[in-house]
Amino acid sequence: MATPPKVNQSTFDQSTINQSKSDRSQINSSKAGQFIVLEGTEGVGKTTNLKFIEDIIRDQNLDLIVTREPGGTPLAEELREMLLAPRNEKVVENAELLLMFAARAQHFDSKIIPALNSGKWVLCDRFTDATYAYQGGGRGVDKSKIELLENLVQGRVRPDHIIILDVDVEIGLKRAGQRGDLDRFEQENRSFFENVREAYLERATKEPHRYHLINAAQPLKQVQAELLETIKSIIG
Ligand code: T5A
Repeated sequence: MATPPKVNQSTFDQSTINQSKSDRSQINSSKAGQFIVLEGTEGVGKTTNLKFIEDIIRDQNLDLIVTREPGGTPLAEELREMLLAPRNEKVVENAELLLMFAARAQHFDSKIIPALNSGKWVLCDRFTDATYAYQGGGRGVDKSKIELLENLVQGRVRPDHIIILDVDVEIGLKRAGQRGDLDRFEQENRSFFENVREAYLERATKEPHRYHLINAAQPLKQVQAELLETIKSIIG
């Protein structure tokens, strides 16, 4: 299990963290699977590459679940629909943030943690880094609020590896735009996505042992060659 970054103890009591039923400290490490997350701004090629990564891991006969956020359980998928649907009413920052973490709480406790506790590998399409990038970087939500909810929902658990597919915002939006109807996030302007990208890059540089940055502007074959090397290094 990855060591969590330092949290502001004035906003979260350590005993609560220790008591969290989500704490994986009881796991026999020789049995533990890895928790891998795929991230990036719009149009980076997550969907295209998720299957590629899944196949590499399954080829090693490792027991794996593939899931996504927001979503991953019936309730969390309903919340995803609410979050992504374009709407006339402005969604206020706290509502968006809390809905993201409501979906995450359900997904995390009922799917991710049971899988990890039974020794499975978990490959997740987006996780809390997306909240730091989209709600933090994009919307400007205070980082301490995100940390508070992260600790409440996840206890001490953090992904072991975060793979960020990085591409220039303009290229990404052009790729995403080719898919047809835009969801509520895809309708944001370019500067929103510049801030999202910057937030991802900043997180990647702070913890290079956990973050794997891949240049997704390259031809798909090259991107996948780098992904193969990355996954091989994670599997060891
Ligand atoms: N969100 C999520 C938050 O705000 N906070 C949170 O905490 C969380 C968890 C979720 C939305 O919710 C927000 C972020 C998101 O806006 P999503 O479905 O995860 O939505 O996000 P999308 O960005 O829409 O992800 P997708 O996986 O659907 O799209 P991608 O990454 O754009 O990937 P893909 O594979 O569809 O690629 C797009 C196009 O590019 C081409 C593909 O063929 C495809 O046509 N392509 C390439 N072309 C050339 N060269 C390459 N290397 C290419 N790679 C892909």
